[in-house]
Amino acid sequence: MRATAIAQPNIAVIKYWGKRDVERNLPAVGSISLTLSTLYTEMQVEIDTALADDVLSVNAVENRSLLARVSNCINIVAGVDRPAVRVSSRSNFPIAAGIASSASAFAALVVATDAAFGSSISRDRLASLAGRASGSAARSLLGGFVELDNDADDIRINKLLGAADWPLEIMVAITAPGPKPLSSGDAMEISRRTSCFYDRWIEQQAADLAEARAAIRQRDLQRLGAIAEHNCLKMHSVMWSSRPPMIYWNSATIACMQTIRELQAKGVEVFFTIDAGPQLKAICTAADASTVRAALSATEGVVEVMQSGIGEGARLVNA
Ligand code: 2P0
Repeated sequence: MRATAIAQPNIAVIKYWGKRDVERNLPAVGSISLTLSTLYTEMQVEIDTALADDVLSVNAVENRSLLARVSNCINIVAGVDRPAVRVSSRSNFPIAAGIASSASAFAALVVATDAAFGSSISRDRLASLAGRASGSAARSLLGGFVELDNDADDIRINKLLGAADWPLEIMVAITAPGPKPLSSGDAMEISRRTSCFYDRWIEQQAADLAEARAAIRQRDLQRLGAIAEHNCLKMHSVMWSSRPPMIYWNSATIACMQTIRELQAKGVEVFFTIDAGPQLKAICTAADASTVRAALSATEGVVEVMQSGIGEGARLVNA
């Protein structure tokens, strides 16, 4: 009647931006991500027949604004005709700030809900259900390097490499920890409707995915970095060219990009990516991790640098 699951956020190296079906939350493009190891969301779901409605707490504080989205996701897994639940979520990193907190939250939620209700749903199916709540959440069902493919009227997740197969390090340079003003879902729809670059973005994604897949198979960081930076900057060009324009960066984000360019010029094996928020994520070899961390920490406007390796997919912690 009670289950707790843990899931790690993921960072996309080939991005998801845009939906082909808003109702079912299906992405317009495939994506490739790395699941992190040290950042996490722990989610407990407890069936409580004494409750009239679901109750949600986030980091020990009751939260009503996210409750409808959480209850919907539980309905998708357990059905609408179910007893109410008490849901407690705890994350060790800032939420709704472009660090993929919805990915780890909804990945953990589907796994905990499945266990609490004894539904025994397959991992592929759980990924598809998590994706209806948050597109990026499907990728956190698996660890390592994960590709999300569009498949007829559904999605499919596929592990390209395991967490231990290519032990890279990820630095998250926090430049502003506050919540973002607009949800990614709403922002994507604005891009689809208004950006003059949106169709080209969609058209080119298959080629970017193929290039990244090949780079990951060869464990070629420079090759992966070149396509990942291109894909990231292209996604931000779509955001910038939307009406109204969506500019997630601040001056520290740009200073961090400059830091990465300087490191690359010195031969450090590192590349950057930036999501729908002002934080910069740097991906580097384990050998270069301390150099990259020190350089980002010393960059003007960086509040904190979080470090992570590559981790495992969502799992139960009390099974
Ligand atoms: C990604 N992002 O691939 C891209 C890059 C942000 C920028 O997936 O509407 O919170 O819930 O499906 O998953 C963030 O979007 O969006 C995201 P919904 P989600 O990581």
